Amino acid sequence: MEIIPGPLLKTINSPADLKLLPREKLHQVCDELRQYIIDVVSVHGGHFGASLGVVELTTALHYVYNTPYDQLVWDVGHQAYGHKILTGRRDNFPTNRKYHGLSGFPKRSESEYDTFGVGHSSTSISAALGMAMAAKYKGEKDRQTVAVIGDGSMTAGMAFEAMNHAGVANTDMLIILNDNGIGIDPAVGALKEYLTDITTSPTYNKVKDDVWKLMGKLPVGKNFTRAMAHKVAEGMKGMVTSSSNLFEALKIRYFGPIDGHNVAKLVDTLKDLREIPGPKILHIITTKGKGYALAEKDQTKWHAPGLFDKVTGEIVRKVYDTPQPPKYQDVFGHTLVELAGLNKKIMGITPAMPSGSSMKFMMEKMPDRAFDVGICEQHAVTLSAGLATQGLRVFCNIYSSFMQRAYDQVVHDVAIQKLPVVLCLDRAGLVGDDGPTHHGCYDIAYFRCIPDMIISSPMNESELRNLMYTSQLDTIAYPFVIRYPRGEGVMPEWKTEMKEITIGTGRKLKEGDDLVILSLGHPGNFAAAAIRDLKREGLNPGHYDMRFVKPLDEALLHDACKRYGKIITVEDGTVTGGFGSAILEFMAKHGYKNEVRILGIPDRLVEHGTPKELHHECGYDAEGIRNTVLEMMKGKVSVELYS
Ligand SMILES: Cc1ncc(C[n+]2csc(CCOP(=O)(O)OP(=O)(O)O)c2C)c(N)n1
Repeated sequence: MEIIPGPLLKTINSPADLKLLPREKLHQVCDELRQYIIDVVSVHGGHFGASLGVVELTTALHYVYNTPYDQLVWDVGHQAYGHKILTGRRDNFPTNRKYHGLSGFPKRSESEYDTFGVGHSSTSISAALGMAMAAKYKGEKDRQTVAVIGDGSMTAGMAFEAMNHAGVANTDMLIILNDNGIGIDPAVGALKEYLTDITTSPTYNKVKDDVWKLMGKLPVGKNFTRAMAHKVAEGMKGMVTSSSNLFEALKIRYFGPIDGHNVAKLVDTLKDLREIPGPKILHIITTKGKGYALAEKDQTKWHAPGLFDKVTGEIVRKVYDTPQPPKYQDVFGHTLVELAGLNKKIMGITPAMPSGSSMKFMMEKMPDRAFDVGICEQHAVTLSAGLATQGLRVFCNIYSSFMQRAYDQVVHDVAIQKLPVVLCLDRAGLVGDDGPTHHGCYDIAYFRCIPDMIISSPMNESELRNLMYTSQLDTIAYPFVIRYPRGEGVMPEWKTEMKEITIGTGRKLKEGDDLVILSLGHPGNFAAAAIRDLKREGLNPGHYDMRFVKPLDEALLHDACKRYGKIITVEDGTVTGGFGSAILEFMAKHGYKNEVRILGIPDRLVEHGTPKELHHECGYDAEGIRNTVLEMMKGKVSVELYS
């Protein structure tokens, strides 16, 4: 079904078209933009509330600034749908996040308006500062740079590192703090309280109002030079500067807070700010999900709701006749509560993903033992290390790709000190429609090289429970990684009794002839499906679920290498330095010369699509495994199979 944009939106093929409109028409543009986002996301999926919340800001930014010459950097980028639609991608927008379609995030290769590729949070101020410094160095005095960052993303260390620099870098850049009081889950921390105070404090607002009055009197325009603006701004500084303003204390001029849904006010304010040199921050207040009542009300649910009926607000759910397996994340969440009930030493930490990781179950039941620390992966890991020094058993749950942020903390604070923190990596492997910024490709490779790490991956729900149980035992004296994928497992009856697994032991799932598949984690199920298929074709590969990448089950590997001439390894991680590489290292060390194929994520960027499409593209779905077996077994298979 074709989705028709509103009559005005239909005429906007680039910001140049937007600029032709009189200011009074911007309301209509915003209404139509909002409606188009609702129409498309309801039937094609994607992030929802964040883009609705910045419709007015997006419109005002492209109306006032000379994009793409002026550089606009979106933080995270899940709120940039309006930006995509206004910058020439309106008709393609229904392909958003689909295989070979538009990316769900700004991406440099997709458009010149996407100045910086994003997906992970809190990079915008650093990136924008880099652009502003480059403009200054190149003498591009008229070039403006704007970073748009949410209050959630502002909690990260990176944002503060960048502001610390921006305050003294003497560049013309504007940071827009889009304060909607929520990340995916409700905002946490002292910054949130500070932003609430600043918004409601009468003293602060009085000073601010005086400044705005003065601003209104400024003869901003052609005859008002930047040097003059600088002077006035310096004068104003005294009026606002106060050590009680966090941003001013960092030498970034603070303006606001203003209503981020008043497009006319935004346009006026941005025009004024464009004329004021130096680093500045504009604090705007918005509502996540603005314009779609249900999304305004339950903002966490409507962050990325999946498909829904835009009229009734009913979220589309598949109906099944039989019980379905749960998501791995929920098995993690419920099992953690169960274990914490048995072991008083257990604590839970999540950096801003209580819903996504299902840490929320423990946070609800044991609020003094499970914490959301904001979008702060580095802090989350070192905090866990600190807790572990005191004998506590911490389950620190971080998505595989976000863990990349905290690598040194794992090496320096956890591993070198041999602290038995349990690092649960959700969304390990190809995550699907979020694409390359979110694929959890690298964790096996980047953790495998750290001495003493225990690295495991469950093939199903019961194995996840057993690994979690094992990881919190007093006998475990090293960091323990448990990686599992996004989405459902395979066991509808998942609540199995937990038992200890001996560290570094795999499972022989099936003996076979000539060829063995060594799998790690959930893709073992793809291998099992391939083996069922191959049986019909008269082939009988063996199958071992290795369970641990480190330490490897050497006894099982000796057995595999001696018994089978051909070996296929399967993993949901990069083939460069991953599980397959570990097997090759083992074979080289022991002089085995078996024929080996390594299946996993290839050494190139994998774009977005459904996990199914991507597993297929990468050749490690059931069909890919089956084809690899057939190829390796060519000589062994009867001729008619190939005729
Ligand atoms: C490093 C990193 N950690 C976690 C996430 C997951 N994440 C995506 S959006 C989001 C919340 C962002 O909140 P905010 O910046 O306030 O933007 P809003 O969604 O409220 O517009 C989080 C935690 C991420 N993208 N990057």
